[in-house]
Amino acid sequence: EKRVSITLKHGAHRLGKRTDKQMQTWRNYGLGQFIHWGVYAIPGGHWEGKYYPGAAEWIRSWKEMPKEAYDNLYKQFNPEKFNARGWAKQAKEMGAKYVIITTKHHDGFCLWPSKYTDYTIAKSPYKKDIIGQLVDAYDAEGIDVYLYFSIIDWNHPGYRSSLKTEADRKEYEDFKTFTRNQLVELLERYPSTKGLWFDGSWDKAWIEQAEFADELGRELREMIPGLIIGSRFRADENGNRHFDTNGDMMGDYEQGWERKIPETIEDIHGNDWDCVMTIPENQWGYHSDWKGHVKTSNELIEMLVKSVSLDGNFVLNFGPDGEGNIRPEETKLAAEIGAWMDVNKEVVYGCGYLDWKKQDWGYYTVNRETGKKYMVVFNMPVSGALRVKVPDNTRPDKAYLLEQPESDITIEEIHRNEYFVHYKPMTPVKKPFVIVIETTESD
Ligand code: JFZ
Repeated sequence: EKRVSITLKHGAHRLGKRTDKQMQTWRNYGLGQFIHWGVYAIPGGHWEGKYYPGAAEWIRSWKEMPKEAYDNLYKQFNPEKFNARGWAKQAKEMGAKYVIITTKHHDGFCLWPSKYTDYTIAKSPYKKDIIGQLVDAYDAEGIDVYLYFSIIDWNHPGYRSSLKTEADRKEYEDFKTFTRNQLVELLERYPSTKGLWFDGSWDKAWIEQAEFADELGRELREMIPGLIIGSRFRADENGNRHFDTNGDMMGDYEQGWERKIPETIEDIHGNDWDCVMTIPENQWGYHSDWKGHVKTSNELIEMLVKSVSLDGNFVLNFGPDGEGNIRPEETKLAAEIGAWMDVNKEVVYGCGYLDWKKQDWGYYTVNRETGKKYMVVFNMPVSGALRVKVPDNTRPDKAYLLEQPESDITIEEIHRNEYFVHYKPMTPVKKPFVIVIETTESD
């Protein structure tokens, strides 16, 4: 294919996927956990008897809540139930291989004792470094830590969403220095960090900082070799975000799959990607009332497997409350996902896209190293016949239940390159299950 491209100073610095060890580790995670925690967990979507229907972590932007009231919440932040090791243990039991933690959301409140602002955990009654405790606890469980960082900072005096005057520009220079200092500080304090998950990078003011952001990214990558940064960090010199003016992705993976999952392999344009997902429709921070549809573990497992089948990672969000408790609904889902993962994790870890035509019963995944192929069944056909279409020169010759390797499932050839895998479950199917399918390839 012919590519016409113009030379960019601050566009993509690489075409195609990263091939190094760290990125391979990232690619093979499959399942991650997101944690949104901050002072917004205290109001939990309510203020003075009034209900805020938006995402709880955005309550400060609501007209009913005075900004000053919000900006003083930290004086009450004293999460005595917070137990970093308990959180990490739960994530491990769920099957998460990595975690993304909000160090600072749009409100600017820092969960680590930053020396560049007073608006931090150190000035709360709780005082202790939350990020440090979480990094240690997750590291101890062997779960890789990624730090979420919002460029938007409603607390910093130099922060602007757009730069209209010379005075704005001058103030914003302070804000840029502050942003750089905080990021360097985070990587210095938490050197086991594997990557940064940027957010709040859509302001016009930030988009205009292509050179600064590019330089900053370079500096951060030098601090931790192999550091992983997604596409939601910087814009190119023409203001294009995620994908530069030539259409090439900037960063190590596409960060645009927010509460949505690609439908087909074409949708991902050959890039690595992650999907970050909320349990209710759109709540990241703690909201005491989850209105509307709340996803079930079967739905979440389907999203996870679908993500893996399309070469992505699935990251499930948790929003602990103001006291440091993980809410019971989240605990229950984590346990249900964990129980499923206990039996079926090998269809997730180290797996990706299999180049066979997708069928209505579910998803294929394949282990990238061993080539072991899986059919993950979510919709059992009433006929008991699971259709499988294979590429030329591929012959499926054995199928069995992952849970029951001695089960021998009949494969019937029905057309050229087309088969039925016959399976009659003995009991009603209540959980997605896995059939391993073995093939012989000839040329
Ligand atoms: C942002 C935040 O505003 C939100 O509070 C949460 O932290 C989430 C993970 O990120 O929200 C977004 C960002 C990007 C999109 C949608 C919501 N997007 O690209 O569609």
